[in-house]
Amino acid sequence: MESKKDFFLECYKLGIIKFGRFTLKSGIESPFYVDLRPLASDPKILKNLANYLLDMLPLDNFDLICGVPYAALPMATAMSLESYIPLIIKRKEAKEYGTKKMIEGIYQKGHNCLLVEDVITSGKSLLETIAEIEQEDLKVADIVVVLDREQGGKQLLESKGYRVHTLFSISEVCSILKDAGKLADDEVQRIQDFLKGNHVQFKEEHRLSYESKLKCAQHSVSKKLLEIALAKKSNLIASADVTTTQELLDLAEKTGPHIIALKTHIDIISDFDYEKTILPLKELALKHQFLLMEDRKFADIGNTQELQFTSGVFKITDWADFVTSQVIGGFESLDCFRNVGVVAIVGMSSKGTLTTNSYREEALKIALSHPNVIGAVSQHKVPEDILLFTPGVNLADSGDGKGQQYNTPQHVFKTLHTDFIIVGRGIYKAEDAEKAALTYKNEGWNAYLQSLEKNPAEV
Ligand code: S5P
Repeated sequence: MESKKDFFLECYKLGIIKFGRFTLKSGIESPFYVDLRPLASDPKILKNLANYLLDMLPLDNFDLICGVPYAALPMATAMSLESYIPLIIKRKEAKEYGTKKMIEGIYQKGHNCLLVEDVITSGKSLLETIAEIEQEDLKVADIVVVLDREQGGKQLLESKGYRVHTLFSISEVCSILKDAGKLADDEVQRIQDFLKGNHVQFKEEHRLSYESKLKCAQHSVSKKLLEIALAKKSNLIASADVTTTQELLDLAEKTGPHIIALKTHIDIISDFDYEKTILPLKELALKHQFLLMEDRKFADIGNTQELQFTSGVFKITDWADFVTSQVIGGFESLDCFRNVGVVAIVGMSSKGTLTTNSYREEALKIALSHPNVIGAVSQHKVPEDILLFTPGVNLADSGDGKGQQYNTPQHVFKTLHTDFIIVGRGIYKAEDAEKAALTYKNEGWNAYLQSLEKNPAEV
């Protein structure tokens, strides 16, 4: 068998221990959370675990093995299969009919039973289980435990005369994970403080408000967006993916009062005409106080992007307040967007996108350092110095059958700390686009307010 340390690292990959901030059932905040149930889903690991546990024990002492329900049941079963020591099963509650037995299986009075437990904390629930087993005239002298949380359980049981054999302790696990580079020094310190019963200081994880972002905003477009958001109590950008001027203007008129920006794909308007499309659109933007975001997603060398931005029929530079651009052309490719804000495409919402972790990391470096960039489009958190725009938001659907993946406003504010949601079909395909815009506006704003609250993970 591999070393105990390597074995633990294998187990760790199954997600059996998590570090962070957890509110336990007791209301206590813990810097770690343990759940060994996933171990049973990997047969090789479960078999190895059984052998590690058996290796620690004087096996001749035992007539029976019993697991504490439920997490230790598969462990006890695997130990029984590996050692040929017979298994008995302890019920959680007595059957309401028939025998009313608490213990199932074949056993005789006076048999010595090895008790198996996954995690020991205070030891109180183990004591209750032992009492129930002893009531059936079985003897318990040894308890084997996979992980000792070092919160007094072992001492309590030993003080009552039981032998407690533990495979891992939380301190040992911390040092294995620290050596393997999976746990930082401050986290280890926090766990040690917690185990000593000291008050644990958690980093407060909460987002910056629009007001604080406004104070630090450098770019005039970021400032305008944040000011409008605060004035309208909205973080909604409507995506106008419609194909005629009339539809575009209708949508702008209906949604205008509720949005902070209207996002266009101007090249899908089949009857585009600068005078008839752009001039009235600009008037509506002024009337309803929203900005124009052209989602052109530039993706070329600087010179070509400059031409695409300033020339052709669309003359984006003349009317858009901000544009989207890929950053695949590198830092200097963004220099041409001098008079507008740029929202860098860092991560996409579609299934199978190539915007992997490492791509996003590199893309963010450019986005954060370029003075024209005001924000990023992404489905992941970004540093608070730039604004986060999140498309792929829909209250009714989880996808569109063409690769788009949707989340709710609640989800993106809570988990990504997004700043602005972008909603297309959720609004323009609705029977009443104005009503839909109002719904998304309210959902988005409430989700934003909730994301300002400090929210530790619940267990
Ligand atoms: O990753 C992205 C980036 C963008 S800008 N995923 C997206 O969906 N978008 C755009 O957001 C997309 O081009 C479309 O205009 C809008 C989403 O529309 P919906 O109808 O799916 O809400």
